Amino acid sequence: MILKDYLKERGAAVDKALDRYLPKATVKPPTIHKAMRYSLFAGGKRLRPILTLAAAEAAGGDYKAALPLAAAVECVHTYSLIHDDLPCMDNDDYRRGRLTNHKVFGEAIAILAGDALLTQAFEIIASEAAGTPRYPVATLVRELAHAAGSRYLIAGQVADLEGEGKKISLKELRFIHECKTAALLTCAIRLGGMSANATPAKLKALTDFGQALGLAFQVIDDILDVTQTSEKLGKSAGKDVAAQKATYPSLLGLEKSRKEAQRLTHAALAALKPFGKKGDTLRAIAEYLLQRDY
Ligand code: GRG
Repeated sequence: MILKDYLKERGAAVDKALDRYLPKATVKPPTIHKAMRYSLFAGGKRLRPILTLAAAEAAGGDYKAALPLAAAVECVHTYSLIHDDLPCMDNDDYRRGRLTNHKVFGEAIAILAGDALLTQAFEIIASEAAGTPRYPVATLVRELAHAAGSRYLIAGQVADLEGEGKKISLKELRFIHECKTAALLTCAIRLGGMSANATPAKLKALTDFGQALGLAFQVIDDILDVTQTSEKLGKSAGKDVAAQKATYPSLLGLEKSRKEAQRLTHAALAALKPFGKKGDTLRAIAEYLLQRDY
C-alpha cells in the first residue's frame, strides 16, 4: 500500500477506535465529554497511533490488536497538548487549526478534559488491550505510565518551562526534546511491538528507531516553527522565538539543524534493518517526516 493510503486508512481506524472507546458527547455531564472529543477529533495527524500500528505490523502482528494501545497513546498526546496550550504554560490560542480547548470551554474544563483523557488512556489499555505472552497488560500500562510520567513527558515540560528566556546548552535542549517528544513517540512504537509479542531484540530495534525518529521529528518541528506560516501549521508559528525558547535552529542555525534532522532520520532507518521488508512502512513514515520541511 502506498504511504498516503496507509496513513489515511490507519488514521481512520484510529478515529473509529477512539470514537468507540470514548464516552459519547451526550454522557452526563456533556460539557466534559464534548471538551474531550473537541480536541481529540480536531484533525491531528495521528502520527503516534499510526506508528503504533505500523510497528505492530513490522513485528509480524495484526494492527487490529494494537488499536487500543494506539488510541491510548493518542489520548495521552492530546491531553498533553490541551495542558501545554493553557495560559499558565505555553498560552496558545490555536491548535490543530482551531481554537484551543480553554478558549472554547474555559480553563477549568480544559484542565479537566486533559485529566480525563490521561485517565481514559489507562482505562482503554486495562479494558481493551489483550496483552501477549511476553508483555501482559500490566507491562503495557507501565510502559505508557513511564513515558507520560515525571521522568519523561512531564520532565520535558518542566525543563522547557524552566529554560524559557535562558541560554541553554545543546545537551539541555536534547534532554527536553528526548523527554517531551521522543519518549512518547518511542513508547507508541514499543507498544506496537509489544502487541505483536516482539522478541527482545526486535523491541530494542524499535526503541532505537523511536528515539532517533522522535528527536528528528522535534528538530523538524523546530525548523517548521521558523519557516512555516501559522495557517500551514494549524498552530501559532514563531512561538519559540517569541517565547525566547532555545531550539535547534536558534542554537545551530537552520542549515545545521536540517543536517541533524537528516542524520537522525538515517540513524532511525538503520535501526530498522532487522525487520527487512516488514519495516517498509516505518521506513516510509520516517522518510515522509523528514520531507515535511523541504
Ligand atoms: C505534560 C502539559 C504536558 C506537556 C508535555 C507534549 C508537550 C509536553 C507539550 C506539547 C507541545 C509540544 C511542542 C510538544 C512537542 C511534541 C510535538 C511536536 C507535538 C505536536 O505533535 P504533532 O505535530 O501534533 O504530532 P498533532 O496535532 O498532529 O497530533
